[in-house]
Amino acid sequence: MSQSRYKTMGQQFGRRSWAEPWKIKMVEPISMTSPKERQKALIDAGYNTFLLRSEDVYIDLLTDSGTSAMSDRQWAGMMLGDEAYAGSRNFYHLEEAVKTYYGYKYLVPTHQGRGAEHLISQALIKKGDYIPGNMYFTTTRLHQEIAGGTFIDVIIDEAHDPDDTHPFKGNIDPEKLETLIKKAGKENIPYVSLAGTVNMAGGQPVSMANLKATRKLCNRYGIPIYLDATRMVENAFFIQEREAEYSGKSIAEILKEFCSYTDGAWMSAKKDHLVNIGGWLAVNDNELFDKLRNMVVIYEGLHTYGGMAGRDMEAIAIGISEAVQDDHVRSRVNQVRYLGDLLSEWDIPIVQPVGGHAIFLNARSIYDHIPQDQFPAQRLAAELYLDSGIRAMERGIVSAGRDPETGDHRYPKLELVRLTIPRRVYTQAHMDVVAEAVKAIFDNRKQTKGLKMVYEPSVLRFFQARFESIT
Ligand code: PLI
Repeated sequence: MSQSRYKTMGQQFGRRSWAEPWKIKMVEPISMTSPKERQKALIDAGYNTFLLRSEDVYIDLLTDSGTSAMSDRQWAGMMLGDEAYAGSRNFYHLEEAVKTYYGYKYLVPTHQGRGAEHLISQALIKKGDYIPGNMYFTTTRLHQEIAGGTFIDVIIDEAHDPDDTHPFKGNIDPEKLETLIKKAGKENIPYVSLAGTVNMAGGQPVSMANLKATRKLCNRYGIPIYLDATRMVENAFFIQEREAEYSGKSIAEILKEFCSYTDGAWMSAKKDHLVNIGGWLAVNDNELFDKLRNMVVIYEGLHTYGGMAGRDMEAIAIGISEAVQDDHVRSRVNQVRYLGDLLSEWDIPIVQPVGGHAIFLNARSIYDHIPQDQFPAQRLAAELYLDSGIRAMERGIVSAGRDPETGDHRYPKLELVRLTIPRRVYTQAHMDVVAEAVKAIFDNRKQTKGLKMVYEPSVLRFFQARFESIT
């Protein structure tokens, strides 16, 4: 039986009551390689799925970042790119869309999410500061550290337990937050770093009630809240589904209300906004905006393009209005759940409840005979590729990196492999193939050995580290 607490609409009503609100107009051929070709490709890539060539991949679930299918309207918008150096018409469309759907006053465009993370971290963090947040994200934490800060995890304990079915595992623990504020002093906490759906916890949402309580607490100490809005549309879906007073509200209404309790947000448009590149930072504080607008011209580009082409800004502006449609979000999350339900029915351990953008395989449990410093999740992702050309991503000890003070591995409780579903790209049949491949690996799990790391970059090591098999 499925362990998933939240059933698909089809299961709830005894029939399949949802389908994608689009049809396919253009296709991109993909093909399967031979086992021998995959073996060679994997060794050449040092057992790191980031180092595989895309043409050697059959079903690409590495990430949902920049991998969405754009709509015909977005492609039409690309043809209306105003590629002026300054004052592009598309920038104003983007600014209008962010104001309309997110409600922030001032917009700074950036080339992608980490460009925005860089700017906000440099603008707000001073050496020795502490930045509380609901679990780390790789690039976010790194920019906070580069700016001289230390990230402190104040997410609820349930988030670190893959089997706990708490409906809002992205919530902040108010006690942990207040303890930190009292210990560190409010003057050393520049902001709370809040992510809408927590990527590293399995795409888990934050409730509106938790944000309101966090806001109240922060108001008492005069601490602002900045939101990582990258997958906030998916978070709004979970609020609609799980918080009774929001069941009658639209995704767009919930999104705007959620943002209204925060002071600003940064965005990787490559996710929710259904585009291949782009990002932004939006704030309400005029003085901060002035600072950011001065910084963006140094690091990203002029304040009316921030590293993006005019056509990219147009595609984002249109993507924002598509992303907040209820039927779009419902079909997106339900496709992820469809895969999760298949795996759960075979008792394959995955993070519960299924989140918004991906299925997270519990590698620690699947390979319980492989010690964490032999990289069980890295191995699992490699095995999946070897079996069937499916590309996934490690989200465990390799992604967690080393403690900057001690130089030791960080040992996260969650040792996961992420099967990330790009938006509007794959069909249900692809999900069936993926589920069968995972089952084959699972059935063969006892034979599998760990890996050793033979090359380790000093930052964000998961992107480029190389491994060899332990024999
Ligand atoms: O990849 P960027 O630079 O556009 O965005 C960085 C980024 C910020 N926040 C969150 C929650 C992310 O998930 C994120 C990027 N995520 C990637 C690339 C992913 O595969 O999940």
